[in-house]
Amino acid sequence: MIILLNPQSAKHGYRVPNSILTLGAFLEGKYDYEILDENINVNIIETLSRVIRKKDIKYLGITVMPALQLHRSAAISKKIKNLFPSVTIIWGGYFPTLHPNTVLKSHYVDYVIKGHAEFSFVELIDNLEGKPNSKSFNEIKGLSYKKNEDIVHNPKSEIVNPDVIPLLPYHKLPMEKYLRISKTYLGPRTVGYHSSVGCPFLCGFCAVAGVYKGRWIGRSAELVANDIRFLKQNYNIGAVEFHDNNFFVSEKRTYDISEKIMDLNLGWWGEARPDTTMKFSDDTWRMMRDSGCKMIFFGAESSNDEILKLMDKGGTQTSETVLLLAERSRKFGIVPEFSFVLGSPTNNVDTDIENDIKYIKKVKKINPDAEIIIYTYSPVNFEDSEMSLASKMRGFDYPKTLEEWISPEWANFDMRKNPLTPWLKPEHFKRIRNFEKTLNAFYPTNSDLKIKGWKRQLLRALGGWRYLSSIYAAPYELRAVMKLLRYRQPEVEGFAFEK
Ligand code: B12
Ligand code: SF4
Repeated sequence: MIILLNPQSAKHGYRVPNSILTLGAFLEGKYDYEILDENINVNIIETLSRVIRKKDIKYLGITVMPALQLHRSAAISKKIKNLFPSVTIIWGGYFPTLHPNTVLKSHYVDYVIKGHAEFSFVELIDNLEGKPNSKSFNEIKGLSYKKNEDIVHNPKSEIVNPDVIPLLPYHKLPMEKYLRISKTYLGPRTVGYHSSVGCPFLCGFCAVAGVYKGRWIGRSAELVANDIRFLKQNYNIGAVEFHDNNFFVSEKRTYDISEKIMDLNLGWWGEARPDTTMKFSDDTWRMMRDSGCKMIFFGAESSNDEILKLMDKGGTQTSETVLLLAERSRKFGIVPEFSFVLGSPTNNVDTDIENDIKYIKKVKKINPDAEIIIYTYSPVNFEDSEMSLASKMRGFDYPKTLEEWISPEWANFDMRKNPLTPWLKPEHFKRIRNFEKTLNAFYPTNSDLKIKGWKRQLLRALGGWRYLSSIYAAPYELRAVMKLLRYRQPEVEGFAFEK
């Protein structure tokens, strides 16, 4: 029997674990398996130990994204390997895909499957179970494994056409537990759903580009709408976050999905590129809005067209596109969440940051409802990107061991808040974070549902003089009031944010 585990991924705002749910869909009818999620199983080591003993578990598959989930994955794997050396531990997901050597050198992970694993995971289990006609190790796409002292990496699998993915085995999860805590700006009982794989672009700062290398396939509008209808009818969902890296790649698919879910009365959200959606017709924008699209996350990235080029942003996106989009989204009443990546490896970091701050203020002036999310650039292991090369040239390197990755020094790296990049100095972070605090005070986010009425007024009054005079330093009073109000700013952990 197999356990698929989703280690804790966030302190708030977790969702149904689609990564392992998808793998589960391909195990159905072939192998017995159970799904465990540390986000809702507090004492995971105890639970795992009990299940392993009782059900003769031989395989533990763990999904691993950076930050908290990586920390938990390492701690859990180490402990389980010690307690149950015969259990085979397999890691998959973004972190092991980008850092397979580091993971396999840890001695507590037996195999990594890089990239998509719908078929490879079953093939690996077939091999380990000695099933007749099973594929040998070197034939299993995406598998990385130890061979004597060496680590062998097989080429990754082609991306899986999402139309072949069956309905996910939601019955394996305590759905009510996920849904009852998921009231967001979009509506009650928000579910996360994945309707496409990959992304056709190759932005040099993005893990998705590193993993999918410019490939994208969308599930057909009909199948997507059927799944959403199933979730509505069976679990009474109130809203959907489309967790696709780039939901809006095809205008026709977007239009069709919107049309087909219109009658379900749901709120929805997705991630987009500014240039793609600017090319959509007014009809499509209207259809999106009328079907419940309340908010879209856009990668605005930078105010500087030269930096957009360094980022390999591609397409037709310029700084002008985002200003036009701020206006257009206002017209249609869809809130844009603009995400910026500050602190790229250039020779003018100070000026770049100041220009980005001025530009963000311009965006807010055009559309005061726009949400702003500010990351600092954390290099991703995308070797052939210009940004990775520029980072290496400026002295950046990744940790070489998992122990180092999970050390306190690297804790903020994956959160894209305070990475250990040599060209960014403490004063840069201070400037960025102090501006962010001031911005979030003067324009309180609409997505923290409890910040309304006098609380909004108070924040606005306190942030106003700083915002208007551009004096952001030492915002102690803002920090204190935000803490008191338990204000959740548009930050790093969630999507449409919890109540
Ligand atoms: C949902 C989500 C979350 C959820 C939680 C998810 C969970 N597991 O519980 C939340 C909101 C908590 C979250 C948080 C974070 N996330 Co997140 N998240 C996602 C998102 C949008 C979807 C993941 C998903 O469900 N995919 C659907 C499944 C079907 O695809 P998949 O995960 O790729 O799985 C396939 C393969 O990878 C593989 N696979 C996956 N797991 C396993 C396991 C085994 C055993 C095997 C064999 C194979 C395998 O097979 C699967 C099927 O083919 C992705 C982006 C994306 N669209 O994928 C970002 C993403 C993974 N997150 C990312 C990041 C950086 C974070 C944060 C660390 C930071 C941040 N600023 O957002 C935070 C951490 C917060 C914290 N406190 O620590 C990055 C990772 C980048 C990187 N450098 O690796 C991504 C790629 C977003 C991005 N574009 O940058 N996230
Ligand atoms: S368009 Fe977005 S998801 Fe696609 S590679 Fe660029 S940043 Fe990543």
